[in-house]
Amino acid sequence: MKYQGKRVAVLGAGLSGTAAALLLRSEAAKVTVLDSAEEKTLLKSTIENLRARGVAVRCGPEAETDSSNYDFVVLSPGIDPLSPLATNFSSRKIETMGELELGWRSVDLPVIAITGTNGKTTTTELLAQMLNACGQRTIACGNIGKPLCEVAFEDRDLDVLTVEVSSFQLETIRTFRPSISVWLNFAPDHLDRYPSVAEYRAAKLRIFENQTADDVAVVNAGETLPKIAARAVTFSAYTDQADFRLEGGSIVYQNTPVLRMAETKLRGSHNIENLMATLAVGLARGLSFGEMLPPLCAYEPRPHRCEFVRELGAVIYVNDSKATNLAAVEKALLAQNKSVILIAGGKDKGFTFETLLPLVSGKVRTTILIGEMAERIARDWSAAVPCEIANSLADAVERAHAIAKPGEVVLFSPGTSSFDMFKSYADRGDQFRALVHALPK
Ligand code: UMA
Repeated sequence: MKYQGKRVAVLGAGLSGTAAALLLRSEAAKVTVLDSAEEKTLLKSTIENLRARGVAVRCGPEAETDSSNYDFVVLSPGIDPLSPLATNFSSRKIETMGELELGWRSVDLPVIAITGTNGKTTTTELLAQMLNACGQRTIACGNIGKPLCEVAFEDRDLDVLTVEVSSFQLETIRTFRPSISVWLNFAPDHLDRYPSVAEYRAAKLRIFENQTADDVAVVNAGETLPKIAARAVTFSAYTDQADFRLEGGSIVYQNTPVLRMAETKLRGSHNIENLMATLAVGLARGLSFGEMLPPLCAYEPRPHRCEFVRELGAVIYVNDSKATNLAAVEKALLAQNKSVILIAGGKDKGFTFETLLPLVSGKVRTTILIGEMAERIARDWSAAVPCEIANSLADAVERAHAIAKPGEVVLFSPGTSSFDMFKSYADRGDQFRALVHALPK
């Protein structure tokens, strides 16, 4: 009971804050959850559940000006450490740790941590599915939607944890030390949170910070990374200078072909690299390729990632709502070999869409733009490609349907996050899928 009697403020009443608060309560800490939002806008069942378990909950301005004294503060990943809620405590020198760090301190299992700008969720799922099929009991958790504190609170028989970690979570670690870290790729993102790309990258690089020579780092050979203490295993779909590389449609490990891509249900260079990283982790966990291949070949890609929705009038509709940054749109466009009607746009995350222009002008016949960024993207792209601005996703789908010609693809790959118009990327993708299915034959 290392937190017994400790007074702890947990910032954020979302998934992470709730899991952290319940974990701390199970250790007899005195917990207060503080959230900047008005109580009526938060999930009633969550607040009721917290209060029923002895957690005090304060919301709105009262939370942001709370002057009570606490032994330490736990920060949810979505809360900027520079926000008024967080600085109310950091300015008083009250120790702050992130939810990931709290969860890590409470689990007694080796951790595989996966980061990268794109492909984290797919790789986390691939790994968890493969490890379980090979008899190594694990659970996919972290940024994928199940906070580490929740896993720490549950009583499960597991051998290892497979944790998707975001820059927001890594930003506030102290002792978090994965026995295997995975660095999939890096591209600019989250510039609404970080002042520069360098700061976003620095937060992510903390994944290696506490690793030692006893640990393993599975890293993309195309990345220039600082010196890492862990033993590095490299992979790349683009260079031969890697332990795992691509040759003739197969993944090759140190000159031996181990997996033919055609035998899997995954497509695109990004997925080849996700598979390479998964194989590298399996090898580091002592598995043979013979054991790993059947579950990898059986893996079905998740919805919202270049998901085929429908073929209508010889036009294919693809839902790539998970594309919340430009690197993801780039991958989706590169994977298309037909003329594209692109639906893009969403929340303003602090970057422009200009860098995609060469690829868009080569692959896209018309763009239909939605959300907060629609006009800005139109300004960046309209010299090279026709841009239409739609007033809703339904309007965008109708316009795409009206102009798409047989043999073309309608690709919904927004390139930024969804929170200007939707609850999440999944809600946005679900709405797109429903709108496409509602189109008349
Ligand atoms: N809040 C405040 N003050 C603020 C900002 C927010 O009180 O200044 C409150 C909100 O009112 C809300 C709560 O904080 O009640 C939300 O906290 P949160 O944003 O940390 O959300 P969680 O529900 O805890 O979800 C988080 C991750 N969210 C983010 O990092 C933004 C989820 O990742 C993750 O699945 C979950 O923990 C479990 O680990 C989502 C995500 O978008 C999927 N991640 C980003 C990404 O993948 O790009 C990093």
